[in-house]
Amino acid sequence: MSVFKMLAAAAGTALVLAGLTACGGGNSNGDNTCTPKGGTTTGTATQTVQLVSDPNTVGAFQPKTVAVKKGDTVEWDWTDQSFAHTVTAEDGSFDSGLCNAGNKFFVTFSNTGTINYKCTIHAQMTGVVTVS
Ligand SMILES: [Cu+2]
Repeated sequence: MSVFKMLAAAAGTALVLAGLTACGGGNSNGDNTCTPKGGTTTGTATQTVQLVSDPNTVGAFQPKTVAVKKGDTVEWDWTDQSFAHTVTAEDGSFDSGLCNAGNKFFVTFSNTGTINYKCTIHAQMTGVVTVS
């Protein structure tokens, strides 16, 4: 096997592993409901929000509010190792499903406005995206 073919094979394996991690990775509960609606698990973001653990609210969106321009993409990264969370728009326009640490969710905003979102498991866990 040529060096090139070996590299190609290695890259293919890495892509498969990355794909597995993108949805369902790090899932300790055995659920696999991390199915995005209104968004994707890969993309290029202009703003990133982390889902972190928080002693007061179980989980938190950090930062809580992001401001983007029409056509921009927001990325959510699950970093909380303790609990699964969702990123769910109040208006129903997007819903990540229940995801664990290691997952990512990307939503592109095509309309201006203010979108409130939350984690459906933890009602006190809320965030806002403003699109101008
Ligand atoms: Cu949550």
